[in-house]
Amino acid sequence: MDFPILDTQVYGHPLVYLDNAATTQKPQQVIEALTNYYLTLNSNIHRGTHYLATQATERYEAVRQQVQQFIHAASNKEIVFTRGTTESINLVAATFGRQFLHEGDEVIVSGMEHHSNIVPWQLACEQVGARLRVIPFSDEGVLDLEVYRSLFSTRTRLVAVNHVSNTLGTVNPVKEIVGIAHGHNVPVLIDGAQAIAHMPVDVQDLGCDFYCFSGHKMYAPMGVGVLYGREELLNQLPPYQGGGEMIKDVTFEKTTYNELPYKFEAGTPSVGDVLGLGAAIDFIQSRGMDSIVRHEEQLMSYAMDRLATVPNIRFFGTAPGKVGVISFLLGNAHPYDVGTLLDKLGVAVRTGHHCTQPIMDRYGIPGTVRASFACYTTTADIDALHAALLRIEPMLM
Ligand code: 7TS
Repeated sequence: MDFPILDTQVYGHPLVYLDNAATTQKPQQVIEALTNYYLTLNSNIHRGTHYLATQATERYEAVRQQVQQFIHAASNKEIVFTRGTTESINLVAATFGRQFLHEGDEVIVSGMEHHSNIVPWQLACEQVGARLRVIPFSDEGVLDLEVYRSLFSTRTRLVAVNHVSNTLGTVNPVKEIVGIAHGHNVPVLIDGAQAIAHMPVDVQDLGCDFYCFSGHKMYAPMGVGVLYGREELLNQLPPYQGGGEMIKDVTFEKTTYNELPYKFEAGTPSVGDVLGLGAAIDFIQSRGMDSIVRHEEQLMSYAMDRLATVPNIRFFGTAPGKVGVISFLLGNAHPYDVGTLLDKLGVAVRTGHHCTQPIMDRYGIPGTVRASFACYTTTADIDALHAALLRIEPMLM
């Protein structure tokens, strides 16, 4: 069994884990990479001449190489380890904001962003008197690219959009979004938190300037994430946090900064978690991204057909080719009540606004129930969700 936790029993039922958009479970290989690090390698990196420090540093840097290849970045200098997507976006918002945002400038985001791709931009804009412009989306959950084109002005400084919506499952046409922005010489940040485990990502093919993701949503431990940034742009940004490792020379008069990517990796990183990320990439590659994509496509179509037979179900997010998540409501039942009853039957889903309140406002609803998939999700899991919904639906109507 690759995923030991999936054997858990919940209130006498086998666990049906459908909250993978929040975090995926961890395969045995990742758990072992983490424990082996603490059992055999633990030491601080980049600073020791001793055996353990050298070994740990080599492994840590090897994962950087692995990530570079995984997302097809041009250089390993473009791979910055962070704590997760949230920190990656905050890093760019803070430093890009300080360097390039001025009063009256504009940042374009979409109406289907996670709060972590809205609030950091609001903070950066507030500091200088810049403002957000928002790309709207249709009832199905498809971005309106005509409006997007019309949002550009001479004051547009950056576009920040997600690759896949964590609430609607929409796969946004990010390559086209990048192309349009670059036509105006505007750089683009992609929030890849919900894409990275579900499709191949090639940052050079997408042409994006920044790409952010979290390890824990792709079978790796919590506490590690990645910021990909084009070398030329990263070089133009000031440091984010000051501290050890990010400097070249420090005197009380003047400090000079380290080269990329170390300029953005102040302090002791989460070395064990980074090694766990390396093991997670190995895991994905051993399953094969193509076969993961095929499996999840079949699962999505099976699940949408099956759930459509539940009386009074309403779906939110029906864009063609959507991946990973199904958001729904049962009549006017509160999503929290649906989630609580599902939990009692062993089915783990997420309820609420999923950190995307503007999406809820767009539909005029308080939240949704969200079932989300991973490579280990089976049609039996969908059947269990379906059976549980049939059981609870009459109780709530
Ligand atoms: N961006 C998107 C699209 C996300 O789905 C999430 C987390 C984040 C950013 C933030 O990632 P973090 O790892 O830094 O926290 N999404 C969810 C979710 O859908 N349910 O719980 C967390």
